[in-house]
Amino acid sequence: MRIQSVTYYHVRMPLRFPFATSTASRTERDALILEVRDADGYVGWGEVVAGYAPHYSCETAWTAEHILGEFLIPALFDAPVDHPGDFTDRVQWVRGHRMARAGLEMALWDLYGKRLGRSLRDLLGGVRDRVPVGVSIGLQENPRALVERVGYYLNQGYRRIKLKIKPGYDVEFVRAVREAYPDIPLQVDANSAYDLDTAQTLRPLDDYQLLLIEQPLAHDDLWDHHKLQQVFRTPICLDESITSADKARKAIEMDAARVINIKVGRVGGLIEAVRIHDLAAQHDVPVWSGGMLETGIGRAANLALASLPNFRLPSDISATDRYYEMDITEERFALNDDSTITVPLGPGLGVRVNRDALAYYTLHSMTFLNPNEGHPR
Ligand code: OSB
Ligand code: MG
Repeated sequence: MRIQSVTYYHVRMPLRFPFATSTASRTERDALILEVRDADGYVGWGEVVAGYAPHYSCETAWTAEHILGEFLIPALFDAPVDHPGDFTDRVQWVRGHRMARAGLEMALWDLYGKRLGRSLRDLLGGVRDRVPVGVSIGLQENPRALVERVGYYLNQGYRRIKLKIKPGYDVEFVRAVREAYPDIPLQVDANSAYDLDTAQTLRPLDDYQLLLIEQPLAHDDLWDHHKLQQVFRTPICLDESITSADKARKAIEMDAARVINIKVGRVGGLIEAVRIHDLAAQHDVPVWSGGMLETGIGRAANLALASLPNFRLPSDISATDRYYEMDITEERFALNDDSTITVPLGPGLGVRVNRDALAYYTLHSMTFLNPNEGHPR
């Protein structure tokens, strides 16, 4: 693939419902949409999931603009890329900035798949047509409001519910949901709101048959999660802490994560995500796909990834209407009756971008032309 140009679009999209975690509450979502064109006229799309503020990770949409413009995009212009992995290898020297790398790698996968006429699912080795999914519910004012919200999503057909928790919004809230819905698959996510001491207050959660407790402790911690796991029967699942296959190996070896949440952006791309999937499978550790409130582009990539065999728990990939009134893809993802979403099987990501919607949500954009390619105009 001879890359002719790369454009990033910094978009800001209104969320249908405010989304509050232990670290932030947002009513809009920022992201970068990437458009990569090759010399044969093919176009690939990718999404950088870094947002407005460095709450979830140290990256933001603006740090990604900088790293893409100065380092990652120029690396694509140095020499042709035969496979997305060539790019990944070429920018291995860049420390961190995984969401920026993942977004560009995703666009290359889309381009690569379109050139070959093959779906991302097939290229990654996916085995399913439909992926079991659930919904992630932000923090609510009080237990009653939370139970109501849970009911709303159960009504829409979501069978697995994830609740955000933080100190003061935990045991009592989960108990209320459990009492209202004794049998639903339920899990919680603290986004690092506790330390080893304060996490002891979560001990009663062990009696609520939760599928898992996600990232209770520091965003970069492994060892304290190991210690916490020793006093909980409920599996500890790591999200923020797992930024690479190497981190996943260490977490599994030290019994700090009995389940792993895989996010393409957090781990630096689909190639690393598949590595983590394979490693976890070897150790019989189940994985599932987390979400970052993606647009249709990132959601398509998550669905392809979550079709791999060791994705054994429902993923945080909800229908388009759970997030956005209007999306930037022509395709809207809908929930099937069995609480699954169908994996797109067209070439590449299998989605088409609605350029009017993209333009509507774009705050600013920048195009980079490959100086080594001709640019007829
Ligand atoms: O921790 O899983 C998380 C959204 C933004 C940042 C962090 C997280 C989340 C979610 C959203 O839980 C899940 C989704 O995209 O549906
Ligand atoms: Mg999480």
